[in-house]
Amino acid sequence: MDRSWIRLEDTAEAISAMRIRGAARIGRSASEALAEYASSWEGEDPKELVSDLRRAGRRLHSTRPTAVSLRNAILLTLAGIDGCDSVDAIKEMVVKGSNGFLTSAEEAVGRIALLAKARIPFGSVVITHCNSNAALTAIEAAFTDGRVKGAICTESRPWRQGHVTSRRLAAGGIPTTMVVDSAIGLAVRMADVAVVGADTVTSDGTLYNKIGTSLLALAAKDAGVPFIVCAETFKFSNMADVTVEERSPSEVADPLRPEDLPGVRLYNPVFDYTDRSLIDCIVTEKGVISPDMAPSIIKDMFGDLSDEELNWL
Ligand code: RUB
Repeated sequence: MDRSWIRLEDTAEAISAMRIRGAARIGRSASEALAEYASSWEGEDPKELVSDLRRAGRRLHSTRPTAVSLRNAILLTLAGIDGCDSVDAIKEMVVKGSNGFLTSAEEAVGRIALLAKARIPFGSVVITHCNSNAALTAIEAAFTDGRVKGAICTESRPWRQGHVTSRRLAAGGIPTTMVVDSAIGLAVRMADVAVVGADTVTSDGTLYNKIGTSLLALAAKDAGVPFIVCAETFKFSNMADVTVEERSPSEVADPLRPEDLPGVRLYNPVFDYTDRSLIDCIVTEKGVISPDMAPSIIKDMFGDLSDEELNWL
């Protein structure tokens, strides 16, 4: 195995093992890994480089099937390589594609925070689930403006991303309370607004996000609490189906003690889906939209890509 592939494998492995996690972060890491792979590729045949880049894209894509950010980051980073007639031109195209993707991903979070904070009434308690940088940046911006007086974070089993979230919010000076996931129904009634991130938004406006998000949305609807999704446009998917990632039962129960749960099969789905009827709005960097406007975001994002560029992955 050559050295550039080994570095790409390192990134793929880190995404699989969740050392790199969060939809935007895995998309950014994949884009960076492709640019690095292209830059350090040694060879003279442009066709071979295109084929190796696609192999690299497929390898990265295989790591977390639900996050469309990964797929979109790969497609957008490698867009245009077919039209290049030399190895140097392909390398330049990939580095340019990656830089463009990384810059727009970073800018999107700031723009989303600006738009989302305006939806949070002054003096609110905000409830959030899992660990979304887009949602947390919005909550922090709202806190700076005096719109947030406290935050409630769910623990987000089994990985307990709620610990990371609550540490970050508390470190920023926000009075923060963490609850176990089964307290969602009660905790949402202590909140004024729910703000979450997105792994994927499909063309019918369905949200895929960390397991438990749909329960928060249902509980929020029941309690009359607005449910806001913060999603960069590269989280939107033009695919008909979304594969819900299932991870090892060992994340839920101790694999060394099967005697604790004799005859029990453990099911460990990582994401769930929330119907658009439960979502008040989706805040993207292009504006605040209702879920039924998802197709226009998708058209905007992929409008310039050919069918071949959209369908090779
Ligand atoms: C993280 C998760 C986050 C979204 C959005 O799941 O569900 O809500 O990825 O995050 P996991 P961001 O920990 O399994 O990756 O806004 O940072 O992209």
